[in-house]
Amino acid sequence: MSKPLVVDIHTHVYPPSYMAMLRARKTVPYIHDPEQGEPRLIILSSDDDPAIPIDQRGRPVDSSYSDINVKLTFMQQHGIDSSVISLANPWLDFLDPSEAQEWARRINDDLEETCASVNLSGNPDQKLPLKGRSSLFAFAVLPLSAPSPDIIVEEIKRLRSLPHVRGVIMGTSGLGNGLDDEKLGPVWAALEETQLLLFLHPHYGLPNEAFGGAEVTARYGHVLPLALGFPLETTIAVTRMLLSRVFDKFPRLQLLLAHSGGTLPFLAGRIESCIMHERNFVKNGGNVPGPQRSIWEILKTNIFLDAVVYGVAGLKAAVTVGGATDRLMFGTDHPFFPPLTEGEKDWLSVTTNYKAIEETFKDENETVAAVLGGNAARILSLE
Ligand code: 5CU
Repeated sequence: MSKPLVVDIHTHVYPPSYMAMLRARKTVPYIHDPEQGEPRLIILSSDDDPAIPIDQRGRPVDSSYSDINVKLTFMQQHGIDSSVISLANPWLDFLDPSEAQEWARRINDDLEETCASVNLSGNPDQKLPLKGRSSLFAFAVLPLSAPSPDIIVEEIKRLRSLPHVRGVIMGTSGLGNGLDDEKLGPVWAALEETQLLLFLHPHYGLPNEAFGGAEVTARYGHVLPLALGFPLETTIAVTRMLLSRVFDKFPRLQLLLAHSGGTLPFLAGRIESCIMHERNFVKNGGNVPGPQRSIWEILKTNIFLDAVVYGVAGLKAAVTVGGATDRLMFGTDHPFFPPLTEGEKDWLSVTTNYKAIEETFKDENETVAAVLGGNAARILSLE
């Protein structure tokens, strides 16, 4: 079998302007950049524990976070033909309302320009045969802290003029009150109308208390917040959307869930069962409207999942709830989870995902090809 097209739909950047903004800050998110010693990226609230010396907080940050040439080299080293780049967390969530619109425009224009310059170099007739050369597309960012949802809607509509943008990335806080907030209605409507894919990604995790307190969380570094906090955050956010009837009101909304949906595929049956037994819902005699469409239908029509789950059991759950293998897409989470040993070329985080896909779909070459890139090329119209 010839090498299939490989598309990475979960890969992040912090453009240089964003890095400079983080360097100028002293509260989360920020970059501690001392004159001597290595810079540290401190983005998670659990990173900013005053009990941890500042030069050990967060993680080291190097050019892989911001230099697009480093990403292109990473792509070549890992057989990736095309990447859909997105701003990494915490996006623009923390910005003062007065700055949000300008920053969203700046970052989105910057992403567009980066994609255009990479795609056009070496391809003068502007056709984009994905195979055999690196190409880039983007998920844009939204000015969620802007003073009015109208500004967010305006940016969504402006994205139509950026040819490499294929969707938007968003965290779980929405306008500050979660994704079941009624005020998000115009945003869902604009995403539905433009058919831009919403890449839903965690950042806030769970409070340290869920893991036994700050001391326990800090002892194990990023394991508890990333392995458990992130996936549960995503699961809770989508479940709140479902419960508040977002998918009933906006049935054509299209979501891509990070990390194979957190724990949603595994918990879908339990969520649906609890809904069926909830007395608060109108259909069970209560006064809260409650969702009409079933979680199973939503998983098959509104939700796509990435394959960033590092194991066969997770991938099997993801394709089972999707009803087919055509809703699952390869990703790397680059530049997060780099090798711990300097100079190592193969990223364990990437090879683990490749192996899990091959093992899950053993002897199913067409499915492997679909998950690695065919699905993304079709869903995101990359060719
Ligand atoms: O390692 C991490 O903290 C992260 C993160 O913050 N965002 C992400 O996409 N992956 C891993």
